[in-house]
Amino acid sequence: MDNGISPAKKQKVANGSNNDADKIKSGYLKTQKDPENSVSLLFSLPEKVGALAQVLKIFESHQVNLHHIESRPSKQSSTEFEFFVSCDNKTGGLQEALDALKKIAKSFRLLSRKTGEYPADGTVPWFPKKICELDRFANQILSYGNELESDHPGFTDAVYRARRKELADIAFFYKHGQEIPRVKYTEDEISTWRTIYNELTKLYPTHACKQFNHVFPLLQDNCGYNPDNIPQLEDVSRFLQDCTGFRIRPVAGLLSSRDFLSGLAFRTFHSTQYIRHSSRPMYTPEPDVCHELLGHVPLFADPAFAQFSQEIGLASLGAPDEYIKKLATCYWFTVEFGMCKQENDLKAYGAGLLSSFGELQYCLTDASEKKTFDPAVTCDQEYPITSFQPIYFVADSFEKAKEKMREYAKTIPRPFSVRYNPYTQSVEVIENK
Ligand code: HBI
Ligand code: NLE
Ligand code: FE
Repeated sequence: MDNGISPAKKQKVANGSNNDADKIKSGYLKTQKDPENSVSLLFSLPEKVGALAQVLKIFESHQVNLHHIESRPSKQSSTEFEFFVSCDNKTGGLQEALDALKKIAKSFRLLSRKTGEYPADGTVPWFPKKICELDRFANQILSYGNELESDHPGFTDAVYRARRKELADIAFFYKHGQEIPRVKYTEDEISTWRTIYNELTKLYPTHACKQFNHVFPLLQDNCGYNPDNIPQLEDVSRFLQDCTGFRIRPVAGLLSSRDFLSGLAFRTFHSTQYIRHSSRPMYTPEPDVCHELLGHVPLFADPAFAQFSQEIGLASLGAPDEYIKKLATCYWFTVEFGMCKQENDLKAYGAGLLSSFGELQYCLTDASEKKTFDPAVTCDQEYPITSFQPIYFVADSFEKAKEKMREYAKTIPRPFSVRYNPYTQSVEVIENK
């Protein structure tokens, strides 16, 4: 089926051409952004042989080109199927086709796909609609590489600060689709990694969840995870794309919660590339490459966890500030510091635990309180960011957590709903849900 982008244009995107002039020349911007070009419909049909074929004939006879079609059992009626269709909007026969369709459909709704067009009163904040739009906030970081607080262990270390700046610059100039530049880590940096790696790998078999322990050996075999090597983000990103479609973008520093969460909607994880200061290897409050590679990466290779993470991201798109805070808190108590029950034992799956030798041991003791993960409750829990957590939330499974997240997302006031189209790596906005 024609998705409206010719192979030549696709090539441009795949090659990572993010030069706006290039995109306009190739017509890419126009194809993707022109709201007049595509229309989406949601309709249901009785579950009987040939029902869909009948509809397809209608489109064919009116010369309407389909871009996309999906089906699912109807939630309203067990004898009906729902269809989501995007089609060309340019054909003169479209209106007649829709009229004919309305006659046989049980329910029918025309969905607008006006990406970027929201109420003029500014109530809906901007959010990325296509994966390449993540480039837009790459430079909006809350703190830049070498700007360290005075209590940071690297504050007075000029070499460390210069290195932070060098690695932050890689991220600063990175554009979607490019390869992530490889970093040649110094002996000193590798030695910090080795210390952490050796301590943590002793704990993983007993402290980490089974999904983590399933993936970790694959990373050792495929991505150079070993005590003497800091894996490269590019290799890890390719590995994750093979497993779940998750990918990595280098990031120069901390992003706002809104920006950071929106990456997850596109199965994109923003990862730092610098390493913590060698004087304090066992715990750092800020993310670093050890935290990303050891804590986050293994779980993004798990399909259910990947879906759960994307669910938080999708819920965040265009959400009011108040709800961004709640979602960031859910993220904190799951992806970052989540625990789960497995065969009646408590295990860690949160990245902040899996990358901290100290906290990974601490979290399994009775020194902290354990509560059941429930987004509506978890979202309002206060937490410290520079010390071990006093409270952890426990999930039954990633599937259950995802369902709960999806239900919770429905309570977020938004004048639209969103669905991710993995073929185009874009978010479709369905107004007036
Ligand atoms: N930015 N680069 C980066 N890395 C994170 O892990 C991160 C972030 N911004 C916010 C954030 N994490 C979370 O604490 C939540 O606010 C989403
Ligand atoms: N405390 C974690 C560690 O030391 O690896 C990092 C947490 C980042 C949120
Ligand atoms: Fe993290």
